[in-house]
Amino acid sequence: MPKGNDGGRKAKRAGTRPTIIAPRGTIRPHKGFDEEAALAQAKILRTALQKPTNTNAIIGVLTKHTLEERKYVEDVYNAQHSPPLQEALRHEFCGHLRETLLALLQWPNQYLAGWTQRAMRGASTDQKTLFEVLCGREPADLQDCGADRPAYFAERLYRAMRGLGTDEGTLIRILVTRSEADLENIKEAYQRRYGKSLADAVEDDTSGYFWRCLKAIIKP
Ligand SMILES: [Ca+2]
Repeated sequence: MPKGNDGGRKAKRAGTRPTIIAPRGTIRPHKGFDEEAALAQAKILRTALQKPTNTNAIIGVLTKHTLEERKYVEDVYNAQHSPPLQEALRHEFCGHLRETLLALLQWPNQYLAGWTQRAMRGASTDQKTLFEVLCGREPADLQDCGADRPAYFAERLYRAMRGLGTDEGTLIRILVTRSEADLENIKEAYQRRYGKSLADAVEDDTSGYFWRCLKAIIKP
């Protein structure tokens, strides 16, 4: 194809559509993440889950690898050890840290289906959560969320933290499910709109290993 044609099309496109910034996540795939690599990470988890528990090492393995890599590590771990990884984590940790570590090991469809059910239970359906889960699904749903999806998620995060208290569930859900998709863009949108970095905002609202785990996902 002649180069001139391509350039012409691009110019025409730029004139008719808003500029689309490439979505970027904070968690990126490792090149050639093979069985050997998965075994090495599973070994780190196994050692870290023995007494004394090395929480930082566990957070490291689960936040430095993509979901596909994490599931590979989990498979390798479960083939060698009992109880299975998720059960071991559930036993070892509690509260919001446990919720985050387990969320990092769920396939999105399953994980978000769980949230959909939670949002529909109870006296009043949580429309905002339902809408957010829908928005996060596929690019085809983007028009329903307005053109600026990172700004939308930045606002959801802001609202989850503003005032007294924190909606930790929303914080965990958005940070975990956007980490490979567009969390870098959400961080930029947050800084632009609220004049504060997302990492600083999350630090003000969380503490301990829960904060360390979220910080490792945000990668400030
Ligand atoms: Ca708050």
